[in-house]
Amino acid sequence: MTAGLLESHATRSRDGDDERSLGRAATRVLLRNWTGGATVPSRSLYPHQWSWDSAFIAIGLRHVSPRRAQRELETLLGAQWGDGRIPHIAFNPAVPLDAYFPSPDFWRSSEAGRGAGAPHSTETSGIVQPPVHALAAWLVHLADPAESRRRGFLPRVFPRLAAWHRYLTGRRDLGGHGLAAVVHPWEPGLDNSPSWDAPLRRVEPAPDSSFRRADLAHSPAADRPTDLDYGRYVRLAATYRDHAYDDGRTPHAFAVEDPSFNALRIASEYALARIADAVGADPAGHRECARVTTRALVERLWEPAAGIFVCRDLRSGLTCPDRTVSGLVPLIVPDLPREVADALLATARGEHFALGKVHLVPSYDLLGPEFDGSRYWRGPSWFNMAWLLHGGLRAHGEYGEAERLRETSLTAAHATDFAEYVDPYSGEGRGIRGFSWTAALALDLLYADRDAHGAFGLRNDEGEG
Ligand code: 9WN
Repeated sequence: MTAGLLESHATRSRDGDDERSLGRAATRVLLRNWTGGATVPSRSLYPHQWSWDSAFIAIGLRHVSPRRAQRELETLLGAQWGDGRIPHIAFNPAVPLDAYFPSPDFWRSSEAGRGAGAPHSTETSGIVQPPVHALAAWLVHLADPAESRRRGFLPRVFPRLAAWHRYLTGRRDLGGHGLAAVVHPWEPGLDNSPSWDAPLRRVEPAPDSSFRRADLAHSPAADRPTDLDYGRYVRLAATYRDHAYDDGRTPHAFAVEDPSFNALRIASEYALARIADAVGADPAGHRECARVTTRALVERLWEPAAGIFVCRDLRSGLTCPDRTVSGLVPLIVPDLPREVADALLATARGEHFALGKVHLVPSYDLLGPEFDGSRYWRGPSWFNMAWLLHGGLRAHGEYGEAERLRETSLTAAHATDFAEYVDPYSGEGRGIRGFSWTAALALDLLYADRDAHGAFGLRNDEGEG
């Protein structure tokens, strides 16, 4: 079924004209979605600033305007809470309330989050997203170190990024084993992943009549989460809000240790060490934290029999049996034990993810009972996951496979007009078009220095990068 599917794309190399036209098209998406201080993921479906989107966007934007990329991250950090959390959405007050749900009047951050230090001047959500930011800040700095130094970029963002990581290592270590927990399916960014089905089952959905979805006005219902999913998302967010977004007090019905969230935290912790070095602070604590978290990741979430990392549900104490792309993301972790990395590579290439045989990397097991090639994080391939896997393959010296993934990602991004996600079998675009991180990461795949050693310029050594 899948073998040979990609041959026509993967073996055709891109010529200079193709690259220029793709680069121009991707840049146009980012320019259209720029709102003056930051970039929206999409003008229609997501008209505010999203946390991990902005990190991915900055990584691409640095090739077009390093200064704008710095600004993207600085704007997001301007919405940071006193307790260190970076909210998953910073709302644009000029956008009508009914343009996106849940809107600021649902989260009521400045009032309900006062005790946790929510900003007075910006309305935000109260949950978080994966910590890609320190990694993004480091890559943005590397794009133009002279301009970065002139603007004092790293010294300004370093304390905020360090506070963000302290929030995750402290208040979010709900299991007490050194991993950060996510308390809402939107937090790991893989919203309706089959991994959340079991933990979500114990959440009483909010009644349909208590909220109005805005997403279905922009995207086909078959590509989106169901109403039942939404009822549960609403219930969890409302409970957190009604406990003042206080992690100590909230009876989190959903509390999960997720592999990609923690792998990104580790990569960002190494980036923080680089940034600390560059600003004259002590990097040792950040490196040590990255090492300790790597050990916890392997001890808590590695499933040797399945050859993949899995989630752990902190309420039941059990790991979740599903194979999802989240479990492959730890390939980006610089000092993963060799046997774990080898098994992970074999899983990526095997029948469950069919790396090199389908389009990009499916978000969920191709053979899993819940696989659906159209529906959001239950099968479709996403460009940020492919970008991370591309980095992970390079980190492990798999340059040929990385190059093929790069090629198919670029082809799919261009052919689908920068779709939000694609069907892994047909390669057809799904969700909305003109999606910012698809465009940004295409720019990065086009222009990043591919001679740099390893992934993301983070080497597994103690030196300066
Ligand atoms: C909820 C913005 C975000 C991404 C997430 C993606 C989707 C939001 C939604 O869009 O989630 O945060 O409304 O579905 O799942 O990863 O950050 O692009």
